[in-house]
Parts: sequence; structure tokens; C-alpha cells
Amino acid sequence: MNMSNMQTFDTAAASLSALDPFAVTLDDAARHARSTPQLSLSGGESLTLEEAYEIQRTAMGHRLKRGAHRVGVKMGFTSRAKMVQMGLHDMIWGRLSSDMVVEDGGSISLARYVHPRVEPEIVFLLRKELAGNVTPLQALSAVEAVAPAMEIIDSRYENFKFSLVDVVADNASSSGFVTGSWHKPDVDFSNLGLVLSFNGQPRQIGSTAAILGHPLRSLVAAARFAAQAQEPLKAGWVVMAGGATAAEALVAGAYVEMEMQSIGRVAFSVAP
Ligand code: OOG
Ligand code: MG
Repeated sequence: MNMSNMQTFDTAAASLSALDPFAVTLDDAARHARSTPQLSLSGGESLTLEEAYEIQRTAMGHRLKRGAHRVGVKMGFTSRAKMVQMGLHDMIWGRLSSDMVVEDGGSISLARYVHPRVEPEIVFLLRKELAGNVTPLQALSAVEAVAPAMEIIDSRYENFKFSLVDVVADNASSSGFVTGSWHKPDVDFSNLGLVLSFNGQPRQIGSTAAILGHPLRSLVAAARFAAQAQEPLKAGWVVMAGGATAAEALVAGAYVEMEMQSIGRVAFSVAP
């Protein structure tokens, strides 16, 4: 190893060790379904957004070491409804891993979460790598299929309250996601009506158009973020476009279903 390589290595090791305790705190909170104080109020007051993404990357590394593998990314705050509900107005992204997958029609237990919420989304399956400044048409040409989806978000922070830096470090509240059946992307998914219901009672009604005016814009943004992180979106990965409506708190015994015009439905139940 030559000197310049050693310096690079040392710098990376130093910044990793300084941020790792935050990553461990958030990873432990997720693993044990226990809430933790906001980093921005408990020792992480001066963390930058860049450091928050580094904490996110490190915490995901701990998950992967336990045997999970990466399956994609999720976008956050891509609709007004989500921005207004959480009081944050910048788009964010998070990393999805195999241990977050919930089967369509499957069941979850509230015991594994802190205070989970569900939100209706649309998801892309990629057929080729995508990264950088791409046009919507280029983004579309990388899409193998689209499906109705729901994300289960579960902030690790007390009372589901956070700053931008907090939520980014906490992997954008990523906790679970469920995808319905896949459709060729030749269906016009720019403005599909959707209903999120609990036990057959509508809770949220909206449209995919709420996602940046067209969900494809969320994939374009994901490609840009991926390039910045030097982590290109890979063939076979999923990209969750972001909640089209506000999220709803999950309750024991709920049968949660989301129906999306033209492309079908997706569901899971919460154990009583
Ligand atoms: C942050 C995650 C945002 C979305 O779809 O907008 C998100 C949160 O609301 O806890 O997943
Ligand atoms: Mg979401």
C-alpha cells in the first residue's frame, strides 16, 4: 500500500468511527423495536446532512452483516401530503434490505415495531442499472415493471418526531414494504386513483399524481441521489416512489389494503 492510499484509508476510518455510535444506536433501536431520542437533541446537534447519510449507510452495513441483502431504495417526501404531515420539505432517500420485505397477503406483528404507520405508494422494478442525471424517458426505459405497494414506516425516534438530519440518519424511517403484482410499465401510471383501507373502511384516498406530479420524477430523483452516493441503482432492485397520501398509524387486528386503479391491490394484516 502506498502513502496516498494509506491516508485515504485513515481518513475514512476516522470519520466512520466518529459516526458509528450513532449508527449503532439507530440500528439497535430498530432491532429491538425501542424508541431513541432524536440525534439532533442528544449529542448529534452539529451533524450535517452528509454525515446523516453516512450514518444511514453504516447502520445498513450492520444489518447486512447480520445476513440481509440490499434490494433497493425508497424515496421520501415526494408528495405535499407527506411533507405537510411531517413538517419537512426536502426529498430524502433510504436503503431497502431483504429483511424489510412483507409478503403480499402476509401478516405482521406490532411487537416488532415502535409505532408503525402505513402509506400507499407505487414501486418500480429495474431491469438495468440507473444513476446520474437522467430524463424521465431514460428512467422509464430502465423500468421492468410497476406495482401497487405500501410502505410500513417506523421512526425510531420518540413520538415519531424528527429533523431532516434525524430522519435521514434513521434510514428515512424504512421498516417494511409490501408489493403487489407487477405490470408492464406501458400502463399510464401518471394519475392512478388509490384507496388505502383498514378492514374495508377507506382511510386515505389519493392519486399517484400526488407524487411529484408523476411518479417517474421520483425515479429520476432516485437516480440522481444514487449517483451522488456512488451507489448506482441496480438491475433487479425496487424503487419505492414515496407516499402519495399522509401515513396512517397501524392498529392491531387491521386488514390493510391498498387498491390502485388499473394495476390492482396489495394487502397485509396486523396480528390481533
Ligand atoms: C419519513 C419517510 C418518508 C415517504 O414516503 O414520504 C417516506 C417519515 O415520514 O417517517 O417514506
Ligand atoms: Mg414512504
